[in-house]
Amino acid sequence: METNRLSATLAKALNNQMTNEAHNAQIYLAYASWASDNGYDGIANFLFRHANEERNHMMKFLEYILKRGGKVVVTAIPAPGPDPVSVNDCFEKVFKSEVENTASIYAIVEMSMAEKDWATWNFIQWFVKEQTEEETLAMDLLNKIKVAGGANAKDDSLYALDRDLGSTPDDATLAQDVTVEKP
Ligand code: OFO
Repeated sequence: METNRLSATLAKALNNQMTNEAHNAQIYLAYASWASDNGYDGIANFLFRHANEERNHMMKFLEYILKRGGKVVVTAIPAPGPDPVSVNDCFEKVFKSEVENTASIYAIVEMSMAEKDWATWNFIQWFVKEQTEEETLAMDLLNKIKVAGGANAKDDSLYALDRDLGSTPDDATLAQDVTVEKP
């Protein structure tokens, strides 16, 4: 009896996204190692924690494909690319990769709508919200670096930023969570 409820197109897109999430984890791992190597242990800690989040995202896709009776295809993970050249470059790269990831999540939203696959549409909404959070977090960090001097940030500002990032929460506050009482 056929138990697969995913179209070939969606199964392919979900498997690709599973690999994208693994790729994102490799990017965060590589940048975290670069940060640690350069003495930014707070930034490294933040990025290592984020690498774990991306592995969890990968697992969500894997589990979803299995639960819909689809075939999981585990492939090689592309290399993370060159190391950042500065803290500013590191967070510009993080922001860019999150925005690119959002585009591939939106593509799955569109496919699931076109196919009227409401289970997949419902599943992928978690990632739509997650990406809004991750883009917000990356943008907040970029703004902090801008205040510290951007590409020309001095050692003392980078020291303070590094110390703060060690304890920065992993989740950003979204516009939809803000109220008049809690701006
Ligand atoms: Fe940061 O991206 Fe996963 O989804």
